[in-house]
Order: sequence, then C-alpha cells, then structure tokens
Amino acid sequence: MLDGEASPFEADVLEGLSRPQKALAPKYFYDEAGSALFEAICRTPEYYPTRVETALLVKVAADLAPDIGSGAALVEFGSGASEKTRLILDAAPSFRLYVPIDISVEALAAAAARIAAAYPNLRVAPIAADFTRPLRQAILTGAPTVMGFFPGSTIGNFTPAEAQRFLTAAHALLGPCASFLIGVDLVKDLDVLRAAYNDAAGVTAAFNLNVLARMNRELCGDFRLDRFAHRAIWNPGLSRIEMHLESLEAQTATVAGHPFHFRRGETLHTENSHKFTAASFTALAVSAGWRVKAHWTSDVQPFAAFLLQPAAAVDAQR
Ligand code: AVI
Repeated sequence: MLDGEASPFEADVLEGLSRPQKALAPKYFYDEAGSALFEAICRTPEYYPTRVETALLVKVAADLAPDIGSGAALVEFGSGASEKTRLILDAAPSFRLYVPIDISVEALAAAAARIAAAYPNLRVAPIAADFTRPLRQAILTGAPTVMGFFPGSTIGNFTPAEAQRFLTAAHALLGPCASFLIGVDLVKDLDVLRAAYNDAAGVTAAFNLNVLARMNRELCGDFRLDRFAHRAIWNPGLSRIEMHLESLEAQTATVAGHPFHFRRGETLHTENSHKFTAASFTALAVSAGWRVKAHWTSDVQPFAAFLLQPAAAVDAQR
C-alpha cells in the first residue's frame, strides 16, 4: 500500500457507509479485541455452535483418521485460536503439515506457536491473509494428500455468491485430490437461534459494537458507542440471522474525514449468519464444483459436518 492510499478497511468502510442500507463485511469484526470477544461468545451458554460442533468433530475425526495418509497437509481457513484443529490432529497423527490461514495477525501467530509446541512432528506454516480472496500456495505442492478444514459455520457469514466464490477458490487452492471438511449450522428452533445471537451477558452486543470502536481507533472515527444498539434478527426469507447496529438518535459520525448521517432507527448491517439444510448446503457445494462424500449431523442442536471432494475426482473414480 502506498502512502496516502486507503487501506482495504478504509476503502470498504467508506463504500459500505455510503450505501442506502449501510453495511460492513463481518471480517472486520476480527481485530485483536474482536477476536477475543468472539472467543468469549463461544463460551456463553446461549451460543451452542461451538460446543455442538466440537462434540460432533470428535466423532468425525475418528471416522476420518484411517483415511488420512502419511505426510498429509491440513489447511484451515479462518483458523482463529486453532482449538478445533486439535481434535483432528489428535485423531489423525499422520498429518505432517498444518497451514492455518487467518486475517488476524496476532491471533494467528499465537495459535500457530501453540500448535507447533503441542505437535512437535508437525510443520506449521501460518499464512496471514484474507482467505475470502483467492490464494496460491506453493507450500502445498509436495503434500500427497491435502485436507481443507473450515469449521464454525463461518461459511454462513458469506452471501450465497461469496460462499460459491470461496468454495471455487478453495477448490483451486487445495488441488484436484483434496477433501474439504466444513462445519455448517442448520436451521433450527427460532428461539434457540435468536438467543444465540442475543446472549444475556451482552457479549455479542459488545462484539458487534466493537466494529465502531475499531473504526474510531484505526480510521480516526468519532462514533459514540452509547448511541447505537445491537440488534440480531431472524430473516426467514433468506434463512439467516442478521446483525445490525441501530442508531438510537439522528446523528452524524465522521470516519477517515468523511461525515455519515444516521437517521434515528437506521441501521448499519454488520453480519449475516446463514443457516442451512442438508439440501441447501449440498446444492451450494455442487454449484462450486464439489460433491458431498459424507456428512454427519449432531443430534443435540442440528449442526452438520460435510466432507466434500472435487466433483472431477468423483467422476474419475467411476
Ligand atoms: C464466526 N461466525 C460463524 C459466527 C456466527 O455465528 O455467525 C460469528 C458470530 N456472530 C455473532 N456471534 C457469533
């Protein structure tokens, strides 16, 4: 980036706040404070996905382990604290290379160091990058088997078009013989869903509001956090929880030297969290050149793990 050129964050903020429905991509939640708040959300009693997926992955990892050949590489998208990775690595010690990819430089470095210390036979090669943009990695060239890993239902934070682009790009990165294990949250009881994004302790509210604090810190913003409220609502037509920040009064906030007016009740749309059915996720995967090889579903709160294979690889086996 040249001096005087806007960072991607600044450019996206200025563009997003200029739309009729103000919006900001959820990837901007994850600065150091936001990553810590997300870890705290995962410990709230209402936020079931982490606990449910963790229990499910113990079973999935045991089922997959016999098929993980020696020297295999594990590539994790949006690795965060790399906690769920351990479930895979513990069950399948034949992985030799772990490539965590995350946008949060601090969280990535700390997690990579912890994994390297805990698994001395594993080469850990972290990549600090925005995994929503296409990546090419020479490091994967020598690995006989590559498994992608994208837990947490982060795929639900993409729009359907973004999810399709991401899955297509992952296909190109992981190669023609890869498999791809993805955690996917499923449609369920609406009270359970709403509570998960409106926890009583207000951790999700703090996580949402932190994006205003981040604009204040990094883009010389003057948002007053006490003049905005966290809102998380279910959108039945689009099968998603939407998070917004609602302006509690008419006000103007300045960011990076640009003023933005908010009407009372107007919202900044900060996140979508799509909830799938087995059929809707399968259709998405197929549209991006993958086939579902297997899938597992939790019987507590419906949550699924899908194992994908490139469609071309399946066709070649026929
Ligand atoms: C990371 N992602 C899958 C979380 C979700 O459930 O959509 C982020 C989150 N937003 C609010 N709570 C958790």
